Amino acid sequence: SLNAEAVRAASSAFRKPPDFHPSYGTAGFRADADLLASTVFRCGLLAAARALLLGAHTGLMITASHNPVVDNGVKMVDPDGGMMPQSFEPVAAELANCANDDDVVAVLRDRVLGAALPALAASASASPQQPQHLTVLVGHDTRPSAPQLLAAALSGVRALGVRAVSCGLVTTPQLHFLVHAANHGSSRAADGPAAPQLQLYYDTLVGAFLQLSQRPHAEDLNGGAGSGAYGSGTAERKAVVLYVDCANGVGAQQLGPLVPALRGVGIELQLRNTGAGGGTLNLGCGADYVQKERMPPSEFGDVPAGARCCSLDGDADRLVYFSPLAAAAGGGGGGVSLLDGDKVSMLAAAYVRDLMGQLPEEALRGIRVCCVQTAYANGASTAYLRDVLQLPAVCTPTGVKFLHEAAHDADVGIYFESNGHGTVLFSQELLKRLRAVDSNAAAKELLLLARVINQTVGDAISGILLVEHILRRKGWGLPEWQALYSDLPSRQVKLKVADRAIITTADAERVCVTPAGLQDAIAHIVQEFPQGRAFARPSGTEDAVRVYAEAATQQAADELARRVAQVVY
Ligand code: NG1
Ligand code: ZN
Repeated sequence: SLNAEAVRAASSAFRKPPDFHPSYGTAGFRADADLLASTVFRCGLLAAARALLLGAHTGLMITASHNPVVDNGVKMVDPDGGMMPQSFEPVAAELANCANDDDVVAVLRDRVLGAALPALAASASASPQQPQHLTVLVGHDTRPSAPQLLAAALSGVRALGVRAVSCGLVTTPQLHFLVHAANHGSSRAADGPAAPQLQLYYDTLVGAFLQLSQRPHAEDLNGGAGSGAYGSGTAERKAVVLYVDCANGVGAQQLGPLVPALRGVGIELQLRNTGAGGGTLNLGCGADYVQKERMPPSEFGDVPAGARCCSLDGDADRLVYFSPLAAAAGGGGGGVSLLDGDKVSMLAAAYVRDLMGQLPEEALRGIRVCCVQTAYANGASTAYLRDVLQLPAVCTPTGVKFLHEAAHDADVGIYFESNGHGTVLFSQELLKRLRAVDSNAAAKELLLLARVINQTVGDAISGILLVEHILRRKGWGLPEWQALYSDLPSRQVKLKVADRAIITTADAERVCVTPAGLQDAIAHIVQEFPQGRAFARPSGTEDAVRVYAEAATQQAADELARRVAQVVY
C-alpha cells in the first residue's frame, strides 16, 4: 500500500520552515509564496490520497486569488468539482504542520489513509477506477512562484503513485470544472483525463449563452405581454461595450475565446489589465480593489464616465460591475458607481424569480428558491430580498464553502459574497422537472441558464455571461440595474492585532462571543447610529481583524467603523 520510503524521500526535498504554522483558512492555505513549498507538496499527497480513498480524480489549485503577487496558496478540489469537505480541514492542517518527513508519513498513513487503503486495494481489481488510472489535476494562476509550487504539487501526487496532470494556467473555476468533467464525462471515465478539456468548458458556458442570445424573450413565447425588445432577433441590436479589468491575472488569457464569440452577438469586450501593459497582479486593479477602494482600476484612465465595466480578481472567481463617475471639478478622482456581488445576486434572484413564475404549477410543487448571504451583504440588499422579491434568505459565515453548502439545500440556491464571489446552483430535482416541461419557454431558459452558470463554484467568466444575458433580456444598462435598490453607505477596516484568535463569533459572525464585553460595547455604539449595523471578525485569509459598519450616511458609516475599531483594538 503506502510506499513510505518513496514519500519520505520526496518529502525531504520540501522542508517546512520551522516557524511556519499554516492553517486551512477561508480559502485553503495561503501565505508568502517562499514559505509554501512544503505545504503544496503535502497538499499533493493529500489530493492523491483523497483520489485513492474515493476512487475518483481530484484537483489542486495553486493561487492566492486577490492577494498580493508575492503571496500564493493552494486549494483542494473534490471529485464533484466542489471544495474539500470541511471535516477534512483539520487533517490537512495537521499534515501541513508536520515538523519532519517521518511525521508526514505517519499522519498520511494513520490519519488520512487509515485502514481504508488495504480495503480499497482489495476491491480495486474489479473497479473501473483502478488506482493507476486516478489523476490529480493541478492548475495555477499567473504568479511568478507558480512553477516552483507546481513542481512541489506534482511531486507530492506522484509520491503516492497517482498520476499528476498539470492543466497549466487556468482560472480557479475552470479547474473545478475540469475535475468535475474528468469524473463525469462518459468518454474519459475509464482512462482518466488524458489532457485538460478546456474546450468543454467553453462549449458548455458559451454555447448555452449563444443559444440564449438567439432565443426570443420567454414571456413573448409564453404569450405574455413582454417588452418585445428582443423578439425581433439579434441583427439590429446596438453593440454593447464592456470594459473588463482582468487584474493582470489569469482571466485575461482565459477570456480570450469569449471575445469573438460575444462580438458575434453584439457584445464588445475591451480587456484591460491583461498583464501585457506591465501591470502587477491585483495591484491597483482587480475586483477586490474596485470593491473595497471604490475607485476605477489602473488602465481605465481613458474609459468614459458612465461606461459599462467589470472587474475580475487574480484567479477569476470573483466579479463586480462598476461604472466610472465623472471626475470632480478640479480633477480629483471620480470614484465608481459599484455593482457588487449583492447586486449581481439580486439581479440573478429577480430574474430567476420571474422565470419561475412562468412555470406550470406541477413543475414548482415543493421547489425552493433561496438566497444565501453573509454578514457583509449590504442591509439594503437583504431588505430588497425580503420586501420586494419576498424570497427566503439565509446568512452563513464568510467563505464560499459555507455559502455553497447552504445554497445546495435549495432547488435554486443563489449565493454571492459582496466581494463578487458566488454562483447559482440548480438541484437535480428541479432540472428533471424542467426537462419534463421543456416546451415551456421559461423552463428552457432556466435549463440553458444552468449551463451558462458554473455549477461547481463561483466563476467570473460565467458571471459576465449571466449578467449580460439578464441585462439584455430586461433591456437594462447599469443605471437601471443599480436602481433595483440603493446600497446603504458602508465602511470596512482591517486591523492588525496581536492575536486575532481572541475574537470568536457566533450567529454567522454577526456577534462576538469573546473577548467578554466586546459585543456589548459594539451593540452600545451601534444603537447611536440610525440604520446602523456593525460587526468584527477575525479574517480567515490574513493576519487581521475586519470591522464592517453601515449606516444612513457615509460619514456615519465611517464614524461607526472607527468607533467599533477602537473597542476591538
Ligand atoms: P477573510 O479574509 O476571511 O475575510 C476573504 C473575503 C471572503 C472570501 C475569502 C476568500 C471579505 C471581507 N472576505 O476572507 O469573502 O472571499 O477572502 O477569498 O471580502
Ligand atoms: Zn479569487
